[in-house]
Amino acid sequence: MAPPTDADALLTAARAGDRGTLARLISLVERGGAAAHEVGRTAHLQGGQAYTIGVTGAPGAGKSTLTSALVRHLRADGDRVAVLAVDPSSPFTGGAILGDRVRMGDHALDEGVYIRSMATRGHLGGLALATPEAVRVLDAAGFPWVVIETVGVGQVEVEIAGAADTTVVVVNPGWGDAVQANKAGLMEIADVFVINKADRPGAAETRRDLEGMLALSSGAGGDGSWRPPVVATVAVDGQGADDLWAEIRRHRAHLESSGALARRRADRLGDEVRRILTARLLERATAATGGARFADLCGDVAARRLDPWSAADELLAGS
Ligand SMILES: Nc1nc2c(ncn2[C@@H]2O[C@H](COP(=O)(O)OP(=O)(O)OP(=O)(O)O)[C@@H](O)[C@H]2O)c(=O)[nH]1
Ligand SMILES: [Mg+2]
Repeated sequence: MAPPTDADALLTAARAGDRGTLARLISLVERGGAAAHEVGRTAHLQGGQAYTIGVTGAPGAGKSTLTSALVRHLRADGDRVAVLAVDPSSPFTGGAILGDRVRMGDHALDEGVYIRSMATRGHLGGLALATPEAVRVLDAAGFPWVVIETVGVGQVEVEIAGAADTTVVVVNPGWGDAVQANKAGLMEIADVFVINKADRPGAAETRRDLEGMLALSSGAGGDGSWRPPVVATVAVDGQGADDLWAEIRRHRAHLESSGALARRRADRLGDEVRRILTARLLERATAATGGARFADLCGDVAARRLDPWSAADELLAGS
């Protein structure tokens, strides 16, 4: 057996409930670089048990309030849960994160709940690379459930939410909200829809819009075997949270019994390897020949002295 590494010792401490160490591990993977890779390597081999739930939707849709209600259900079942609030806009702590702390405040003293905000902070691959690494750490630290909250604007955030085992898309009543969600690409990633703030007028119309759009699409997963349900909630007073929880569990059971869960996870890991490989190749091709060589060749391509394929071949050959 390989001798224990630093990452090993840190993950063992995190698994034993040391929150300071857990926070440190996530900061490490957020920063990227060699230490982050070491943690990722060790955590990957120890994990594979956590079930991830993505919660996404427009700013202010009620994602954090709803997440807090979900956490309450999980805790009632006795399960430990981690929440990652992904905030792409804030370099460190913005108002939104502060808001999340307050809204999830009911769980602040609960040892079985771990809440963490993620920001870009200049990580090389940004949130797209840092978030799966943080999930990996939480998985290895023994959390059976990880909820990932992202604002559903921008390709990266939609991608992050869509990479969960079950993705919950939150919309609000009101003209055009469902149409906006569709435009943002949320329709394809939704496994469960929530119409939150159902105490406001227009919930029935929004449901009709969503169901109309769903009838036209094949739904997440694309094989047509799962039709995303639409749940109405009033997150502020917990109304509908049981229905949402029941649908998430039903979706999980569907993925497990059909074999789709293992397939989805394998596909996701394949994508990750591809992303890393692409980044590495680009790094190597540009580093070995120097940034100037890259710029020169691009100049030749722009001047039509060279075609893009040959330029790429030359860079790879020199790497
Ligand atoms: N009327 C009503 N208000 C709600 C409901 N759910 C949440 N809110 C309110 O909507 C506001 C936004 O809620 P959050 O849970 O912070 O929403 P969010 O989607 O996490 O917001 P960001 O993370 O900032 O994008 C808060 O003032 C909540 O109290 C609801 O069901 N009904
Ligand atoms: Mg929030």
